[in-house]
Amino acid sequence: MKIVVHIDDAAQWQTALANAMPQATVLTSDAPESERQNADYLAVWKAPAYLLQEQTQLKGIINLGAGVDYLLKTSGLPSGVPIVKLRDAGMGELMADYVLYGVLHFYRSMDRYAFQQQSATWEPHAVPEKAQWPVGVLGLGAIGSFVATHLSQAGFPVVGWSRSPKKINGVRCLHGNQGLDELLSQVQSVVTILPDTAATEGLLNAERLAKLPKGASVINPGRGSLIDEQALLDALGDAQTPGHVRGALLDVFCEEPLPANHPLWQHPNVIVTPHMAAPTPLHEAIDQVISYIKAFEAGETLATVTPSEGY
Ligand code: OXD
Repeated sequence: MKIVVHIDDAAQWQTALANAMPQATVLTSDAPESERQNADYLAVWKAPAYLLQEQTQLKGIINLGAGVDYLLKTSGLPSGVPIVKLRDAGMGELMADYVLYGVLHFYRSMDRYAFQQQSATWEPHAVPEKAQWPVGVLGLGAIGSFVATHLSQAGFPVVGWSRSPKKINGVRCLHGNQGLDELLSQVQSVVTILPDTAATEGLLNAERLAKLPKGASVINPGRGSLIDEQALLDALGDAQTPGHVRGALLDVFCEEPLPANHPLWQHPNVIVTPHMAAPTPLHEAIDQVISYIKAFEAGETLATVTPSEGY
């Protein structure tokens, strides 16, 4: 069996996979083309098109991340080859920490203290009851559910939203357009963890941002396409005229890396992080990759990605 790996630090993944599956030939995409061809499985994150185009007998593609948007947009993706993606695989906890940090940042007024420090202003702000700080989580897949549960366990009332109805202990789950409007009108912080699909593009547009209570914050560790960036900038206002939205913690952008001249870099109420909220943790992910390959080899039915739906 031949497995070709493409990801940053592919050598580490190659070693871990080869150790766990000594019967397999595990190569990285740096191997010569003649050796890379005829792979049974690709285990990839942001694979170059040629790697997909040159394969003729793939049994499966394993996406080494939670979002499959990049893979599905890669030209030459062979049709009909089953695709599986990592589900949580340790990313839920990383994402939950990132989001909790963002919620606490605004809940405990850290944004205000950072401004005050510039003028040596000693002015404590009241800490509201957590019950007065509902958080909305848009997207209740494996990672979104983990994040929603984590926030609820940290004491925040959590409202979750997904396309189809869901049930999660401790989380009030809403769905559909009406559910989205209801959620937005109630939350102090909104977190976007949806996949990048035609249906989610620009979901948080000017109209929906305006539904948030004044002073709410936005946390996006999901995909840049979920938010209309210009609408967010307009809603944030500027240092002189604060807008409807108080601030944002953003990890993902329509264009990555975020161009150096993009106004989000300069905005005083925005924290920009470089798509680092939940890097794929090697050990948990390797266990999942191995279990996928074993299941493919055993002819088991796997929960595969539906390319037409985008996740
Ligand atoms: C992912 C990501 O989809 O890190 O896993 O963006």
